[in-house]
This record gives sequence, structure tokens and C-alpha cells, in this order.
Amino acid sequence: MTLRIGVVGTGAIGRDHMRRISKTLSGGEITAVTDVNLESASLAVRELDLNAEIFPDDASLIASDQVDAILVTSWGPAHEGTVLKAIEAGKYVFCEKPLAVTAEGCMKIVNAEMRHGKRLVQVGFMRRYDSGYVQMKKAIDNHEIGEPLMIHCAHRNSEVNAAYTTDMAMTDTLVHEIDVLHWLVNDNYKSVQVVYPKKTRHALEHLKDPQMITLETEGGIVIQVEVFVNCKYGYDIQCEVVGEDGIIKLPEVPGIVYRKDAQLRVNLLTDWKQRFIDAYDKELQDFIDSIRETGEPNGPTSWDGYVAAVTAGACVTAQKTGEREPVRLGVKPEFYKEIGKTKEII
Ligand code: NAI
Ligand code: ISE
Repeated sequence: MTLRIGVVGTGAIGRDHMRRISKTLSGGEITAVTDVNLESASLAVRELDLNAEIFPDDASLIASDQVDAILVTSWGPAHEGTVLKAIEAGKYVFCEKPLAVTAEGCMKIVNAEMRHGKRLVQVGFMRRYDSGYVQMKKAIDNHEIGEPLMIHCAHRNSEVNAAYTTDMAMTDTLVHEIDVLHWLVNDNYKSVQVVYPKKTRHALEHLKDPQMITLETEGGIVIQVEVFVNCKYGYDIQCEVVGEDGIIKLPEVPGIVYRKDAQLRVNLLTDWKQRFIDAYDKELQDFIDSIRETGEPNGPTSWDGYVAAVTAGACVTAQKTGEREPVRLGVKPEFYKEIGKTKEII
């Protein structure tokens, strides 16, 4: 059967995912769409030439018998309510990050899903599908560099708009490192500290930028992440794991090498849409395929959404105190123990 998908939120990533489901991927079709801005929903349907019904709100869309799965791409604070309604109706959910903006909200979703009795939710942590991170994970799991000791990362955006605030560097930006790094090294976070280096003149007055985050895992791995959202030169994601027997590093994004005007040059990317385009395709294809094949999504779980929310919350506290703050996770339920292993799709 084709997975019939209803979309809640037709902004930047909502439209991008609608395009990939309807034009690039297989096994899924967009049958329903809604947005608080109904004009935006209609425009998205027209632009993509879809045969999809426009619904006035998420509740009516979820209730439709034309919908098997809900794609949640609205603003972060709206996610929790829509995901809970979808679980209540027994429908599958692909929810963009954040699963909910608070750890309590994520825990409500975890509990609702466990009460339902089988997995319904996948969270859009697409880096677990990026071929560079997948290769690094394989190398670590195969003990090719011995035990990981330290990780050095950078998450740089060219610039951000005026609505971007200092805490969003944790909840919106660092959250991708928070998710992918504990998955990479099979460890849990223990503590976090945030320091502010000299501020760039390119940041607006209300924003502290750049920021340096130090996470420590229960196993003792020390992770340093630079978040710099007005770096000006492009979109740049760096990750290097230092192990006992060697070092592995995320590959540079491929691009042709120019020899011109007495220069050797490679063009960089400018945004996340291009940088992770393959990973977005793979995460959604995996969502569709795993539901069609096994009746449950296979990717990052509600529990992963909860871990990210707890850790991001500790990071925001650490921003305010300047101290090393504990990351306090609950015990992972059996329900989530043997599932959510990302398939190897390079
Ligand atoms: P956006 O602002 O471009 O679009 C959000 C859309 O949701 C808007 O059209 C808005 O009218 C609609 N909306 C808001 N509340 C709604 C509600 N209650 N019901 C229905 N529609 C509602 O935002 P963008 O950039 O598309 O981000 C959406 C989500 O995706 C955010 O949570 C963001 O963090 C996440 N995101 C994830 C990325 C990734 O790399 N995985 C990249 C970019 C965004
Ligand atoms: C954005 O919301 C994303 O999710 C992107 O993947 C990330 O790189 C960017 O920094 C965020 O603002």
C-alpha cells in the first residue's frame, strides 16, 4: 500500500519535504495539507501540482480516513499538540525537530506512544542518515580508532535573522549535534558548560555569537562544539573524533576544484537544505519503507526527541550560569531499547 501522508505546516522545510515525497521518493503520497496560514497551504499544493485536500486545522486532517501518517513541519511550539493528537488517533508521525519544546512535553509523547503499544513516531534528526556520519559510526563501532576520547565540532551558519535568540543556539542549532553525537559514540551525556568567546561584530545586539559548548559523556568523552551563526562565509558542519588508535573526520562536502586566477578554490555550501539533501531524502524514505514493511518507523525515536530536549534544556541553563551543569535523563524504557537503529543506507 502507498503511505498516505497529511502535512501540518507548509513553510520552508514542509514544502521541501512535500517536494521530495511527491517528486523524488517512492511509496508515499501527499493526500492532505494544512497550515495556520491556509493561503500558504493552498499555494504549496498548487506549486507542487498535488491532488491533496486542504484541511482547516491539524485535528480535522488527522481525523481524515485519507491519511495514514502525519508530517509535522509547523513551528516547534506547535509540534507537541499535533503529535499527541496523531498518537491518540493511532496514526504514524514524522515530526521535525524539536519533538516538543520541553522535556515534559517530550515525555508526554513517550508515554502516549508506550500506551499505544507500538512505535508510531520518527523524529527528523536527519544527520543519522548522512553518509559521512554513517561512515564515522561504522568506524567507531568496528573499533577502528579504539575508544573515542574527544570530539571537536563546529556548526556554522552564514547568518541568522533577527528572530534568532541566544538560547536558540542550543535548542535550534546545537540540537543536531546533541542528537547525532551520543548516537555516534553510544554514550549518554553527563554534563555541559557554555562559554562565550569575544562577540562577532556581525551579530545583532541581543545575540551572543559565537558560543563554545563543552559536553561530557558518562564514559568520559569530552566534546567541544563551536556554534557560530554569523560566520559569514557559508554553511559549514565539522566533526572530528579523536580515538586511542586514530582520528576520523567528517568528509568535506564534495565540489569541483578550481584552478583559476592564481588560486586553488572549492565552493562551499550556503545552507542546510543543500548540505543534508541526501540525508533528508533517506530519512523520509526510511520512514515510508519501514512502516510499509514492518508496521513501525525505524528512525530516531520519541525517546531520542526526549534526550535532545533534556540536554538542550541543560545547555540553556549552562548558558545562564556559566557553570558545568548536569544532564539528568530518566531511564530509557524497554519499549525503546531494541528499536530505532538506523539502517545502513549510504
Ligand atoms: P517556517 O516558519 O518556514 O514554516 C512553519 C510553517 O508552519 C508556517 O507556514 C506556519 O504558518 C506553520 N504553522 C505554525 N504553527 C502551525 C500550526 N499550529 N498548525 C499548522 N501550521 C502551523 O519554519 P521551517 O523553517 O519550515 O521550520 C519548521 C520546523 O522544522 C521547525 O520546528 C524547525 O526547527 C524544523 N527545521 C528542521 C530542519 C532540519 O534540518 N531538520 C531545518 C529547518 C527547520
Ligand atoms: C535549522 O533550524 C536547522 O535545523 C538546520 O539543520 C541547522 O543547521 C540550523 O542551524 C538551524 O537553524
